[in-house]
Amino acid sequence: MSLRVVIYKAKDGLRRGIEAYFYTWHGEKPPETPEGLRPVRREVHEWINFVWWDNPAPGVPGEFFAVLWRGFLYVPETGVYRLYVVTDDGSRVWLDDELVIDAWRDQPPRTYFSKPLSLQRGYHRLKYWFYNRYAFSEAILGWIPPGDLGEPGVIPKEMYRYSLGDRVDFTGLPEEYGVEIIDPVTGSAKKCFSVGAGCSITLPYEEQPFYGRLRILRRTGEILYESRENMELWGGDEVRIVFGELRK
Ligand SMILES: [Ca+2]
Repeated sequence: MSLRVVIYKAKDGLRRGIEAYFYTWHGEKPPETPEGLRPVRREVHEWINFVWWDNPAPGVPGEFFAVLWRGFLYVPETGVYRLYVVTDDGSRVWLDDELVIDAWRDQPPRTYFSKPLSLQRGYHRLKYWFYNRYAFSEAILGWIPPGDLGEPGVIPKEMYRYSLGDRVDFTGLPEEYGVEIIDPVTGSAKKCFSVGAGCSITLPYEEQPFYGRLRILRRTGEILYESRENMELWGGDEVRIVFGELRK
């Protein structure tokens, strides 16, 4: 007898759009980062293409507010891109944790370009931190795609994704079984053992998407199964594991 394992996503944590967290601030200097601040509102936006004459969202004043957009940018083709913002007042944009646009000052609508960025096809972590002081505000994120991919312009809606959380749930796991995920690039591994019908592995935004191997093991460390292909995991995924026995 050998173990037959079927693994599939019962729930996909990856969704269309980008998360927007709204903040308020006071004083002379706008907050350099959202760390330590509590958002007053969360929304999911289709894209980043906003002109606000007054308040940007219900319950958020039109002056002295800030927005963190957080999600993933889908790059359809490997190549050299430039990002740009049109911003009033300040903007900072990070792609894969690298600050690519820094336009952090009070200003009427102005356009700022990133340096040329060599990007692989696929998903890239995107964070856009924006503040406004006095009313009228504008925040637009655009790009200049490579070659014949299209015209420079606002990044289209279909390129944005966000994930539903910061953990992956594995279900269908018997009590003494565990799951381990291994990043083939860094070699780092994380695991959890079932307490009932499953277990969860924490996957913070900064570690998404995860591409790697999945192992099923016993508490003793015995490996029962290892995936041949890399799996793509997102926060909010539910991965269901179905066991069967093949008689030979
Ligand atoms: Ca303004």
